[in-house]
Amino acid sequence: MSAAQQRLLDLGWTPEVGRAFQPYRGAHRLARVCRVDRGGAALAGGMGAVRASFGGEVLRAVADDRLALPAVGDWTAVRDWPDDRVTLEAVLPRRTAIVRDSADRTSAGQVVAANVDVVVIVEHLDPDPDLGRIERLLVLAWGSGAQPIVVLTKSDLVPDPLGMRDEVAEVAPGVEILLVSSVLGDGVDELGALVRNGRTLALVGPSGAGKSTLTNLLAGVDVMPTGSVRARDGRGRHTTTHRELVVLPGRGVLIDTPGLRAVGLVADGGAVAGAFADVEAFAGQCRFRDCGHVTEPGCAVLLAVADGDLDEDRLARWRKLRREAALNAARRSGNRRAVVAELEARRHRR
Ligand SMILES: Nc1nc2c(ncn2[C@@H]2O[C@H](COP(=O)(O)OP(=O)(O)OP(=O)(O)O)[C@@H](O)[C@H]2O)c(=O)[nH]1
Ligand SMILES: [Mg+2]
Ligand SMILES: [Zn+2]
Repeated sequence: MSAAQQRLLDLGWTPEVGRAFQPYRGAHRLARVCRVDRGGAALAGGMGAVRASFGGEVLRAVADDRLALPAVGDWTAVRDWPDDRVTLEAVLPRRTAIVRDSADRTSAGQVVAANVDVVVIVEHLDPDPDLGRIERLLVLAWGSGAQPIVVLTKSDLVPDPLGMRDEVAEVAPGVEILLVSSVLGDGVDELGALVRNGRTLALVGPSGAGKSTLTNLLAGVDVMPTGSVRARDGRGRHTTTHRELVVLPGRGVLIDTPGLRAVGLVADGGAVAGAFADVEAFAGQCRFRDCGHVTEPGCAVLLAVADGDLDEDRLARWRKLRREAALNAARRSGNRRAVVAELEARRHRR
Protein backbone atom coordinates (compact mmCIF):
# COMPACT_ATOMS: atom_id res chain seq x y z
CA MET A 1 0.00 0.00 0.00
CA SER A 2 1.26 3.48 -0.85
CA ALA A 3 1.86 6.13 1.79
CA ALA A 4 -0.99 8.15 0.29
CA GLN A 5 -3.39 5.22 0.60
CA GLN A 6 -2.31 4.64 4.18
CA ARG A 7 -2.92 8.31 4.98
CA LEU A 8 -6.44 8.08 3.59
CA LEU A 9 -7.14 4.94 5.61
CA ASP A 10 -5.89 6.70 8.72
CA LEU A 11 -8.36 9.47 7.93
CA GLY A 12 -11.21 6.97 7.97
CA TRP A 13 -11.47 6.28 4.23
CA THR A 14 -13.97 3.57 3.29
CA PRO A 15 -14.92 2.07 -0.08
CA GLU A 16 -18.17 4.05 0.24
CA VAL A 17 -16.13 7.27 0.30
CA GLY A 18 -14.16 6.01 -2.69
CA ARG A 19 -17.37 5.45 -4.65
CA ALA A 20 -18.75 8.88 -3.76
CA PHE A 21 -15.53 10.44 -5.02
CA GLN A 22 -15.60 8.61 -8.38
CA PRO A 23 -17.24 11.45 -10.35
CA TYR A 24 -14.49 13.84 -9.23
CA ARG A 25 -11.53 11.63 -10.04
CA GLY A 26 -8.92 13.16 -12.28
CA ALA A 27 -9.51 16.88 -11.85
CA HIS A 28 -9.91 16.74 -8.04
CA ARG A 29 -8.23 15.43 -4.93
CA LEU A 30 -10.04 13.66 -2.11
CA ALA A 31 -9.57 15.28 1.31
CA ARG A 32 -11.25 15.31 4.71
CA VAL A 33 -12.04 18.51 6.58
CA CYS A 34 -9.97 18.92 9.76
CA ARG A 35 -11.01 22.44 10.63
CA VAL A 36 -13.28 25.10 9.22
CA ASP A 37 -12.67 28.81 9.41
CA ARG A 38 -14.05 31.85 7.66
CA GLY A 39 -14.19 31.20 3.95
CA GLY A 40 -12.15 28.04 3.96
CA ALA A 41 -10.95 24.89 5.61
CA ALA A 42 -7.86 22.99 6.63
CA LEU A 43 -8.00 19.54 5.12
CA ALA A 44 -5.98 16.35 5.04
CA GLY A 45 -5.73 13.86 2.22
CA GLY A 46 -3.45 11.32 0.66
CA MET A 47 -0.88 14.00 -0.15
CA GLY A 48 -0.95 15.47 3.36
CA ALA A 49 -2.35 18.72 4.70
CA VAL A 50 -3.86 21.38 2.48
CA ARG A 51 -5.77 24.63 2.96
CA ALA A 52 -8.61 25.41 0.62
CA SER A 53 -11.06 28.24 0.15
CA PHE A 54 -14.69 27.45 -0.65
CA GLY A 55 -15.39 27.16 -4.35
CA GLY A 56 -18.31 28.79 -6.14
CA GLU A 57 -20.48 25.67 -6.12
CA VAL A 58 -20.11 25.30 -2.39
CA LEU A 59 -20.89 28.97 -1.75
CA ARG A 60 -23.99 28.76 -3.94
CA ALA A 61 -25.19 25.68 -2.07
CA VAL A 62 -24.60 27.40 1.29
CA ALA A 63 -26.67 30.40 0.21
CA ASP A 64 -29.59 27.98 -0.22
CA ASP A 65 -29.00 25.83 2.80
CA ARG A 66 -26.63 26.46 5.67
CA LEU A 67 -26.23 22.74 6.24
CA ALA A 68 -24.29 22.63 2.97
CA LEU A 69 -21.45 24.50 4.65
CA PRO A 70 -18.43 22.18 4.85
CA ALA A 71 -18.09 20.78 8.36
CA VAL A 72 -15.37 19.01 10.29
CA GLY A 73 -15.31 15.38 9.21
CA ASP A 74 -16.69 16.01 5.74
CA TRP A 75 -15.13 14.20 2.81
CA THR A 76 -14.62 16.65 -0.01
CA ALA A 77 -13.32 17.07 -3.54
CA VAL A 78 -10.68 19.81 -3.74
CA ARG A 79 -9.17 21.29 -6.86
CA ASP A 80 -5.69 22.68 -7.49
CA TRP A 81 -5.44 25.67 -9.78
CA PRO A 82 -2.43 26.72 -11.88
CA ASP A 83 -2.01 29.86 -9.76
CA ASP A 84 -1.55 27.63 -6.66
CA ARG A 85 -4.99 28.34 -5.28
CA VAL A 86 -6.81 25.35 -3.84
CA THR A 87 -10.59 25.31 -3.70
CA LEU A 88 -13.07 23.02 -2.00
CA GLU A 89 -15.44 22.19 -4.83
CA ALA A 90 -17.83 19.62 -3.38
CA VAL A 91 -18.90 18.02 -0.12
CA LEU A 92 -19.49 14.29 -0.59
CA PRO A 93 -22.74 12.88 0.85
CA ARG A 94 -22.60 12.59 4.65
CA ARG A 95 -23.11 9.16 6.14
CA THR A 96 -23.94 10.68 9.52
CA ALA A 97 -24.12 14.26 10.79
CA ILE A 98 -24.40 15.82 14.23
CA VAL A 99 -26.72 18.76 13.64
CA ARG A 100 -27.46 21.41 16.22
CA ASP A 101 -29.67 24.44 16.16
CA SER A 102 -27.95 27.58 14.96
CA ALA A 103 -27.18 30.02 17.75
CA ASP A 104 -29.63 32.59 16.43
CA ARG A 105 -32.38 30.08 15.59
CA THR A 106 -32.97 31.79 12.27
CA SER A 107 -31.78 28.96 10.09
CA ALA A 108 -32.03 25.22 9.88
CA GLY A 109 -29.01 24.59 12.03
CA GLN A 110 -25.38 23.75 11.68
CA VAL A 111 -23.40 20.59 11.30
CA VAL A 112 -21.17 20.08 14.34
CA ALA A 113 -19.36 17.12 12.78
CA ALA A 114 -19.93 14.82 9.83
CA ASN A 115 -19.27 11.16 9.11
CA VAL A 116 -18.98 10.31 12.78
CA ASP A 117 -19.24 6.68 13.90
CA VAL A 118 -19.43 7.21 17.65
CA VAL A 119 -20.71 10.30 19.45
CA VAL A 120 -18.90 10.46 22.78
CA ILE A 121 -21.01 12.44 25.23
CA VAL A 122 -18.51 13.75 27.76
CA GLU A 123 -19.95 14.89 31.09
CA HIS A 124 -18.14 15.62 34.35
CA LEU A 125 -18.94 13.94 37.66
CA ASP A 126 -17.71 17.03 39.51
CA PRO A 127 -19.62 19.30 39.50
CA ASP A 128 -22.57 16.90 39.44
CA PRO A 129 -23.57 15.58 36.04
CA ASP A 130 -26.53 17.36 34.48
CA LEU A 131 -29.00 14.61 33.55
CA GLY A 132 -31.12 16.89 31.38
CA ARG A 133 -28.07 17.90 29.40
CA ILE A 134 -27.05 14.27 28.91
CA GLU A 135 -30.55 13.53 27.62
CA ARG A 136 -30.38 16.41 25.14
CA LEU A 137 -26.97 15.30 23.94
CA LEU A 138 -28.33 11.78 23.53
CA VAL A 139 -31.14 13.14 21.38
CA LEU A 140 -28.51 15.01 19.36
CA ALA A 141 -26.53 11.78 19.01
CA TRP A 142 -29.50 9.57 18.08
CA GLY A 143 -30.47 12.14 15.47
CA SER A 144 -27.02 11.99 13.91
CA GLY A 145 -27.17 8.38 12.82
CA ALA A 146 -24.03 7.59 14.83
CA GLN A 147 -23.75 5.39 17.90
CA PRO A 148 -23.78 7.26 21.22
CA ILE A 149 -21.68 6.48 24.26
CA VAL A 150 -21.49 8.39 27.54
CA VAL A 151 -18.15 9.12 29.18
CA LEU A 152 -18.25 10.40 32.75
CA THR A 153 -15.03 12.25 33.58
CA LYS A 154 -13.25 13.28 36.77
CA SER A 155 -14.13 10.06 38.59
CA ASP A 156 -11.07 10.85 40.78
CA LEU A 157 -12.93 13.79 42.32
CA VAL A 158 -15.99 11.98 43.69
CA PRO A 159 -16.39 9.34 46.41
CA ASP A 160 -18.94 7.14 44.63
CA PRO A 161 -18.45 7.17 40.87
CA LEU A 162 -20.20 3.81 40.44
CA GLY A 163 -23.34 5.09 42.16
CA MET A 164 -23.30 8.15 39.95
CA ARG A 165 -22.91 6.00 36.86
CA ASP A 166 -26.04 4.08 37.87
CA GLU A 167 -27.96 7.36 38.14
CA VAL A 168 -26.82 8.40 34.69
CA ALA A 169 -27.74 4.97 33.35
CA GLU A 170 -31.37 5.79 34.19
CA VAL A 171 -31.38 8.53 31.55
CA ALA A 172 -29.29 6.63 29.00
CA PRO A 173 -31.12 3.37 28.28
CA GLY A 174 -29.19 1.02 26.02
CA VAL A 175 -26.12 3.25 25.97
CA GLU A 176 -22.67 2.19 27.16
CA ILE A 177 -21.31 4.36 29.98
CA LEU A 178 -17.62 4.67 30.77
CA LEU A 179 -16.12 6.10 33.95
CA VAL A 180 -12.93 7.96 33.25
CA SER A 181 -10.25 9.81 35.17
CA SER A 182 -7.77 11.60 33.00
CA VAL A 183 -5.69 12.25 36.11
CA LEU A 184 -5.45 8.62 37.23
CA GLY A 185 -5.78 7.17 33.73
CA ASP A 186 -8.79 5.07 34.73
CA GLY A 187 -11.02 4.12 31.80
CA VAL A 188 -8.83 5.88 29.25
CA ASP A 189 -7.69 2.63 27.61
CA GLU A 190 -11.29 1.44 27.36
CA LEU A 191 -12.20 4.60 25.49
CA GLY A 192 -9.04 4.34 23.42
CA ALA A 193 -10.01 0.83 22.36
CA LEU A 194 -12.97 2.33 20.49
CA VAL A 195 -10.59 4.32 18.27
CA ARG A 196 -9.77 1.60 15.77
CA ASN A 197 -10.37 0.47 12.19
CA GLY A 198 -10.41 4.05 11.00
CA ARG A 199 -13.48 4.87 13.05
CA THR A 200 -14.36 8.48 13.82
CA LEU A 201 -15.27 9.48 17.37
CA ALA A 202 -16.63 12.95 18.11
CA LEU A 203 -16.43 14.33 21.64
CA VAL A 204 -19.30 16.59 22.66
CA GLY A 205 -20.25 18.01 26.04
CA PRO A 206 -20.03 21.04 28.29
CA SER A 207 -16.99 23.26 28.60
CA GLY A 208 -14.57 21.97 31.20
CA ALA A 209 -15.74 18.35 31.02
CA GLY A 210 -12.32 17.25 29.84
CA LYS A 211 -12.85 16.61 26.12
CA SER A 212 -9.52 18.07 25.04
CA THR A 213 -7.70 16.42 27.94
CA LEU A 214 -9.02 13.07 26.70
CA THR A 215 -8.14 13.92 23.10
CA ASN A 216 -4.55 14.59 24.14
CA LEU A 217 -4.32 11.43 26.24
CA LEU A 218 -5.65 9.27 23.41
CA ALA A 219 -3.42 10.99 20.84
CA GLY A 220 -0.41 10.59 23.09
CA VAL A 221 0.63 14.17 22.36
CA ASP A 222 -0.79 17.54 23.31
CA VAL A 223 -2.67 18.49 20.18
CA MET A 224 -5.37 20.54 21.90
CA PRO A 225 -4.93 23.23 24.54
CA THR A 226 -6.73 22.47 27.79
CA GLY A 227 -7.87 24.93 30.40
CA SER A 228 -8.11 25.09 34.13
CA VAL A 229 -11.69 25.30 35.27
CA ARG A 230 -10.86 27.88 37.91
CA ALA A 231 -9.47 30.27 35.32
CA ARG A 232 -12.78 30.33 33.47
CA ASP A 233 -15.12 33.21 34.06
CA GLY A 234 -18.55 32.61 35.56
CA ARG A 235 -20.10 32.15 32.14
CA GLY A 236 -17.89 29.18 31.46
CA ARG A 237 -15.25 30.40 29.05
CA HIS A 238 -14.40 27.88 26.40
CA THR A 239 -10.85 26.69 26.08
CA THR A 240 -11.44 24.98 22.76
CA THR A 241 -12.77 27.46 20.25
CA HIS A 242 -12.71 25.37 17.06
CA ARG A 243 -13.93 21.97 16.12
CA GLU A 244 -10.86 19.99 15.21
CA LEU A 245 -10.23 16.62 13.63
CA VAL A 246 -7.24 14.76 15.03
CA VAL A 247 -5.83 11.67 13.31
CA LEU A 248 -4.46 8.82 15.40
CA PRO A 249 -2.37 7.00 12.78
CA GLY A 250 -3.15 3.32 12.44
CA ARG A 251 -6.13 3.67 14.76
CA GLY A 252 -8.82 6.16 13.92
CA VAL A 253 -9.98 9.73 14.16
CA LEU A 254 -11.05 12.00 17.01
CA ILE A 255 -13.07 15.17 16.62
CA ASP A 256 -12.76 17.57 19.56
CA THR A 257 -15.44 20.25 19.86
CA PRO A 258 -15.88 23.37 21.99
CA GLY A 259 -18.24 23.07 24.95
CA LEU A 260 -21.86 23.39 23.94
CA ARG A 261 -23.44 26.06 26.13
CA ALA A 262 -27.05 25.31 25.39
CA VAL A 263 -27.81 22.41 23.16
CA GLY A 264 -30.28 23.68 20.64
CA LEU A 265 -31.82 20.72 18.95
CA VAL A 266 -32.98 20.26 15.42
CA ALA A 267 -34.16 16.88 16.57
CA ASP A 268 -37.06 14.95 15.14
CA GLY A 269 -39.41 12.65 16.99
CA GLY A 270 -37.31 9.65 16.05
CA ALA A 271 -34.23 11.00 17.78
CA VAL A 272 -36.24 11.75 20.93
CA ALA A 273 -37.66 8.23 20.79
CA GLY A 274 -34.14 6.81 20.55
CA ALA A 275 -32.97 8.70 23.61
CA PHE A 276 -36.13 7.89 25.58
CA ALA A 277 -36.61 4.25 24.61
CA ASP A 278 -37.82 3.45 28.14
CA VAL A 279 -40.57 6.09 28.14
CA GLU A 280 -41.60 5.21 24.60
CA ALA A 281 -41.92 1.57 25.61
CA PHE A 282 -44.35 2.52 28.38
CA ALA A 283 -46.24 4.82 26.00
CA GLY A 284 -46.62 1.90 23.60
CA GLN A 285 -48.65 0.10 26.26
CA CYS A 286 -51.23 2.85 26.86
CA ARG A 287 -54.82 1.84 26.20
CA PHE A 288 -55.36 4.63 23.66
CA ARG A 289 -53.03 5.00 20.73
CA ASP A 290 -53.28 8.80 20.90
CA CYS A 291 -52.87 8.88 24.69
CA GLY A 292 -51.61 12.25 25.91
CA HIS A 293 -50.38 10.71 29.17
CA VAL A 294 -52.14 13.35 31.26
CA THR A 295 -55.35 11.94 32.71
CA GLU A 296 -56.31 9.16 30.30
CA PRO A 297 -57.52 5.87 31.75
CA GLY A 298 -55.20 2.94 31.06
CA CYS A 299 -52.17 5.21 30.64
CA ALA A 300 -49.10 3.03 31.10
CA VAL A 301 -46.81 6.06 31.39
CA LEU A 302 -48.68 7.49 34.38
CA LEU A 303 -48.87 4.02 35.87
CA ALA A 304 -45.07 3.68 35.54
CA VAL A 305 -44.61 6.98 37.38
CA ALA A 306 -47.01 5.87 40.11
CA ASP A 307 -45.17 2.57 40.44
CA GLY A 308 -41.81 4.31 40.67
CA ASP A 309 -40.62 2.75 37.41
CA LEU A 310 -40.33 6.11 35.69
CA ASP A 311 -38.95 9.32 37.12
CA GLU A 312 -41.38 12.21 36.95
CA ASP A 313 -38.68 14.69 36.01
CA ARG A 314 -37.56 12.48 33.14
CA LEU A 315 -41.15 12.31 31.94
CA ALA A 316 -41.37 16.12 32.05
CA ARG A 317 -38.15 16.41 30.04
CA TRP A 318 -39.45 13.89 27.50
CA ARG A 319 -42.60 15.96 27.05
CA LYS A 320 -40.57 19.12 26.57
CA LEU A 321 -38.23 17.55 24.01
CA ARG A 322 -41.16 16.11 22.08
CA ARG A 323 -42.74 19.56 21.91
CA GLU A 324 -39.44 20.98 20.69
CA ALA A 325 -39.24 18.29 18.03
CA ALA A 326 -42.79 19.04 16.93
CA LEU A 327 -42.02 22.75 16.72
CA ASN A 328 -38.86 22.05 14.74
CA ALA A 329 -40.74 19.82 12.36
CA ALA A 330 -43.32 22.57 11.81
CA ARG A 331 -40.57 25.17 11.31
CA ARG A 332 -38.74 22.97 8.88
CA SER A 333 -41.83 22.22 6.85
CA GLY A 334 -42.15 25.99 6.44
CA ASN A 335 -45.74 25.66 7.52
CA ARG A 336 -46.47 28.94 9.28
CA ARG A 337 -49.84 27.80 10.56
CA ALA A 338 -48.34 24.70 12.11
CA VAL A 339 -45.68 26.81 13.82
CA VAL A 340 -48.24 29.25 15.20
CA ALA A 341 -50.46 26.39 16.37
CA GLU A 342 -47.53 24.73 18.13
CA LEU A 343 -46.50 27.99 19.81
CA GLU A 344 -50.11 28.59 20.87
CA ALA A 345 -50.36 25.09 22.32
CA ARG A 346 -47.10 25.72 24.15
CA ARG A 347 -48.46 28.91 25.71
CA HIS A 348 -51.60 27.14 26.93
CA ARG A 349 -49.63 24.35 28.52
CA ARG A 350 -47.72 26.82 30.69
N1 LIG B 1 -9.45 15.93 38.34
C1 LIG B 1 -9.65 15.81 37.03
N2 LIG B 1 -9.51 16.90 36.24
C2 LIG B 1 -9.71 16.75 34.92
C3 LIG B 1 -10.07 15.52 34.34
N3 LIG B 1 -10.23 15.71 33.00
C4 LIG B 1 -9.98 17.00 32.77
N4 LIG B 1 -9.67 17.65 33.91
C5 LIG B 1 -9.34 19.07 34.05
O1 LIG B 1 -10.48 19.82 33.67
C6 LIG B 1 -10.09 21.04 33.04
C7 LIG B 1 -10.82 21.20 31.73
O2 LIG B 1 -10.38 20.22 30.82
P1 LIG B 1 -10.47 20.44 29.24
O3 LIG B 1 -9.96 19.19 28.63
O4 LIG B 1 -9.85 21.71 28.82
O5 LIG B 1 -12.05 20.55 29.04
P2 LIG B 1 -12.87 20.68 27.68
O6 LIG B 1 -14.03 19.77 27.80
O7 LIG B 1 -11.98 20.46 26.52
O8 LIG B 1 -13.39 22.18 27.72
P3 LIG B 1 -13.72 23.17 26.49
O9 LIG B 1 -12.59 23.10 25.52
O10 LIG B 1 -13.86 24.51 27.11
O11 LIG B 1 -15.00 22.68 25.89
C8 LIG B 1 -8.58 20.97 32.91
O12 LIG B 1 -8.00 21.72 33.94
C9 LIG B 1 -8.26 19.50 33.08
O13 LIG B 1 -7.00 19.28 33.61
C10 LIG B 1 -10.20 14.38 35.20
O14 LIG B 1 -10.53 13.26 34.78
N5 LIG B 1 -9.98 14.60 36.54
MG1 LIG C 1 -11.54 21.60 24.93
ZN1 LIG D 1 -50.43 7.25 28.20
